[in-house]
Amino acid sequence: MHIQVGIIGAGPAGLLLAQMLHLDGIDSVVLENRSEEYVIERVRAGVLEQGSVDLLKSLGVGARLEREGMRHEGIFLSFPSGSDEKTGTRHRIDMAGLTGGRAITVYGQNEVVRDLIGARRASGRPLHFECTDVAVHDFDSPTPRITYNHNGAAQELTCDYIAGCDGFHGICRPAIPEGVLTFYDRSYPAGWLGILAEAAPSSEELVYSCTDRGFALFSMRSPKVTRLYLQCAPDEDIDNWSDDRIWDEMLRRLTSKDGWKPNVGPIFQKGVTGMRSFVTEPMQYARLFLAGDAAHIVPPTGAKGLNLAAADVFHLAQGIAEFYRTGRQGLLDSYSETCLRRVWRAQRFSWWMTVMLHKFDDPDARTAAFDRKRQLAELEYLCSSRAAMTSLSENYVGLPIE
Ligand code: RFL
Ligand code: PHB
Repeated sequence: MHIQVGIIGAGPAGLLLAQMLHLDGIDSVVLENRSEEYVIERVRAGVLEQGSVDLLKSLGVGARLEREGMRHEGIFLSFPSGSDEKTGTRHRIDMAGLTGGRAITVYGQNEVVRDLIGARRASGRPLHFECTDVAVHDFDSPTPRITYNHNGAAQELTCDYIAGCDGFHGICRPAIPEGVLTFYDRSYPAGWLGILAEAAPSSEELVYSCTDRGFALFSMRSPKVTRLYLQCAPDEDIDNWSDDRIWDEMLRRLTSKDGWKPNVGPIFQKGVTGMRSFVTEPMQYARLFLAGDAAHIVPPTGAKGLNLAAADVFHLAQGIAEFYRTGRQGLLDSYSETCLRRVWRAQRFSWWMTVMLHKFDDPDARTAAFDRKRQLAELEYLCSSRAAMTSLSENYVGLPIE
């Protein structure tokens, strides 16, 4: 069997690409190794940039997002005013006011995925879950091949292009011959312990809190569900965190001087994720193209991962469409270069947000004390300078997709 584009992975990158190709009349198959339920239930990102929202709407998958997504025109940064103070003061950054009306939308990644799976089903084109032993071959020849098992039967198909949208732990990136790719990466001595709680959000906007006990973040998923994160050790054992301990620590890190704090409620989901920065250069090899987390990872502090995935596949779909329309491969040839410009800007922003807001104690006590003072000075400067707040806002709401 031959299909124009083989897409590995049914995360946001793979499903979005499939929808864009479908609208351009291009055939694709999406192969996913997990179950549909797992892919939909997996709790991850929540922040969509303006450009991602516009993109989803233009692809005909924005109706529920428009109804249920929560548009946020600002965020709060919370930090103590002096290093002897323990309680933070909240400072609002008026992102819309500083960027000519641009904003973010809070809408769970799993809802985006649910909507995209719905659109794929409606298109009648193939999307297969629970594929095992997915492998990509011959992508440096004119007819790349994909082999996999599905419903107990071995399958093989040839295609014109393969899109590796299979996340950081996928099989596409490792399939590229050694020496072709250069990897840039950086780890952070921290993880995030994230929870979902049945509690009405007590603030209409997100609160990023830098405290002497570590970072915490207040976010939300709906008018009834609060999403919270705590900085923890990268290898933190979630079993050491009872619900009472989580709430105690959240309240310590998030309660601000004006008395604001998150509402407490039953916790119905919790997990720990690591933090890293990672970039693959280039993001393509012959007829295999990497997109989303398969090509790059950002620490979650800048809320960029899902948005970068969307920008990547936007460029990839344009390149593929150009090829089928005109026979030219110019956009595909420059795919990597085009994406990497945005990727490195998002890497810079995510790294900056991460080191500005987390507590990474230097082993030398004097250096650690210096760093803490410097960190608070940076936050104070940021929240008092229109230029600095504008820079944060521009990056947070997202640079325009080229
Ligand atoms: P995904 O979502 O990992 O999807 C890849 C898919 O490929 C499948 N797969 C395979 N399929 C077939 N064969 C194989 N061998 C396969 N191996 C893997 C996987 O099962 C999966 O379904 O990658 P994609 O599509 O590139 O999307 C990237 C985003 O998911 C990711 O960047 C974001 O979740 C990151 N992220 C955030 N991004 C934002 O833009 N805003 C946020 O607010 C935000 N918050 C977050 C986040 C990520 C987090 N975690 C859990 C890492 C908060 C957290 C806590
Ligand atoms: C989320 O709501 O999950 C979220 C929000 C902001 C971030 C990361 C995650 O920076």
